[in-house]
Parts: sequence; C-alpha cells; structure tokens
Amino acid sequence: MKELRIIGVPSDLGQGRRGVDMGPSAIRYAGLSAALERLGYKVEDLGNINVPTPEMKEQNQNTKLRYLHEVTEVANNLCGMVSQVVSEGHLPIILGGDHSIAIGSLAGMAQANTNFGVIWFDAHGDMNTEQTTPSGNIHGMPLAVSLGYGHDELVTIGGLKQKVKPENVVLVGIRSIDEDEARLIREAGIRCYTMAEIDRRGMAQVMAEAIEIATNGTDGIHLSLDLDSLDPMFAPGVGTPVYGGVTYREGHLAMEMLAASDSLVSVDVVEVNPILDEHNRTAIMAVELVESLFGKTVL
Ligand code: 5AB
Ligand code: MN
Ligand code: MN
Ligand code: MN
Repeated sequence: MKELRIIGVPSDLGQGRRGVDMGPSAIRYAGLSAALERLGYKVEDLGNINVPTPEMKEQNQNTKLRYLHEVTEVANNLCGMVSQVVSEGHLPIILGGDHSIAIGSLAGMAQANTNFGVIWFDAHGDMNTEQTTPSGNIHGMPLAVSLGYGHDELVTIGGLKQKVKPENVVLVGIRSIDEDEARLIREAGIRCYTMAEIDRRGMAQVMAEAIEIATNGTDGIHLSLDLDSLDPMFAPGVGTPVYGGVTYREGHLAMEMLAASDSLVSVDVVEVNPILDEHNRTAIMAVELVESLFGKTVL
C-alpha cells in the first residue's frame, strides 16, 4: 500500500470567479486526511503551494490568456513537488484550486518518468487553446496543454511537450463543449464519454472501457476529478455548474471501479468553491468520492 501525500494548490488564477482558492481548506475541513487514515493509509499533508492572489497586479503579457505567467509559476512549483513525491514512491493527492493546476500535476508525473493514462472526469472538455478559448481562462485548457496543444509557456512546463499519449486519455461526464474545442478533441483522437453515452450504456460499462483505455500499455492512471462532473444537485459549489451531470451513485460507482482496478498513480480534486457552496457539501462530496477511490466499501 503506497503512502499518500496531500498537496494543496489554492489557486483561482485560471478561472473568472474568486472562491475556488479556498478549495484546499474546504476539503481538508471536510476530513480528508482522517478519512484516508481510517482506510489504513499512512497520510502526510505537505501543506499548500504558494500562489499569488489575483488582486496583485497581473504581470504584463501580450496574450489573452489570463494570468498566464502566474499560472505558469504555480504549475512549475506543483510540477516539482509532484515529481518529488512520486520519485519517493508515494501517491500525490492534489487539491485545487481551479483546474489549471492539473497542468502542473501531469507535468510532474511526466517529469518523474511515470508512464500513465488519464481519466478526465468533468462536465467540460478542458481542451481549449489560446486560439479557441472563449473566456481566456486557463482552467478550460489543461488537458489540451498536457497533450502538447497551446501556449508555449504552458506546454513546456516540466520539459517534454506531450505529457500523456492521446490514445491513453479519456473524458468522462462531458456535457458542455465549445465548438472549436470539439474539433480538437476529435483531431487528437481522444475517447470522449458524454453524459448521453453514460445514459445509454451505463456508468459501469463506460468506466470499464475508460480504465481499459487508460491502462493499455501504461503503468497506471492519473484521475483528474473536476467536481463539476457531478450534477449540481450533488455538487453545487463549483464555478461552472452544468445540469444533467453524474449522479451520486454513478460517481461512487466510477470511483469504486477505479479502486478495484488498483491502477491509480495520482489524483487531482479540483474546482471546489466554498463561496458558492451550501454548508461545505461539495467538499464533503469530494472527500466521500476520494474514500471510494481509495477502497472504502460497505462490508
Ligand atoms: B473546467 C469553457 N469551456 O473554456 C472555457 O471547470 C469553460 O475546469 C471551461 O472544466 C470550464 O472557458 C473549465 C467555457
Ligand atoms: Mn475541468
Ligand atoms: Mn469542468
Ligand atoms: Mn469550473
């Protein structure tokens, strides 16, 4: 059983709305460490990465990407930390923060020479680039960046351009995609399980295939868990909620199947925004999902 290392990344630089920077605190307050220890893990919380606040003056830049240099700096620091944790043989649990931080997580995994696949659990594709972004928000771009598409400053974080092979990447829970983003998803050849497909074929079938794709020829799976993958009924505290999402039971089923696959090498838990939440429900939901992901069962 690997030891677990928690890394907080209190960043809202990749997103338009304040509050998601408090995600790591909210998830810790919901009892993450204790829950994992109850499951028998040795857990160490490494604290938070230092993140500039958006009220500080944005560095000059000639791009429409908001807070590009600041996001890059945070991703670079996270990359180093993740790479070190993995090199020491431990499993990193990265708490966001908005989803732009996943750029650093995946760069760190690649820097540690992990050969991994990715399950991107999200309402959105996160496959925008500088050319296609409708918002300029980098949290809509981290998957594209990790595949080598996007601004040079972002794709070169952690060295190598492409952090993961597209044939080992799956999107699950998708129901909101921008037009040009859809084109890039098809072009890159990423398997995309929309909510429509989950409705038709069931989460069990979809996850069995997703795990197969992400483990095919790799040494394990990085799960990037955006809480807006869930229906807002179960996770209201997110910046970009979309109706028609993954249910409580489907979410747990997916995590339980990942636990049973025994292939998890790292995980991001992102986009929890306590300001938009109700009594920390979304952070509590995140902790419950992580418990299932790390093997919690009823009996
Ligand atoms: B999230 C949108 N596609 O690029 C964009 O929450 C939304 O990390 C991105 O999945 C949502 O701004 C990013 C419209
Ligand atoms: Mn996302
Ligand atoms: Mn999302
Ligand atoms: Mn969001």
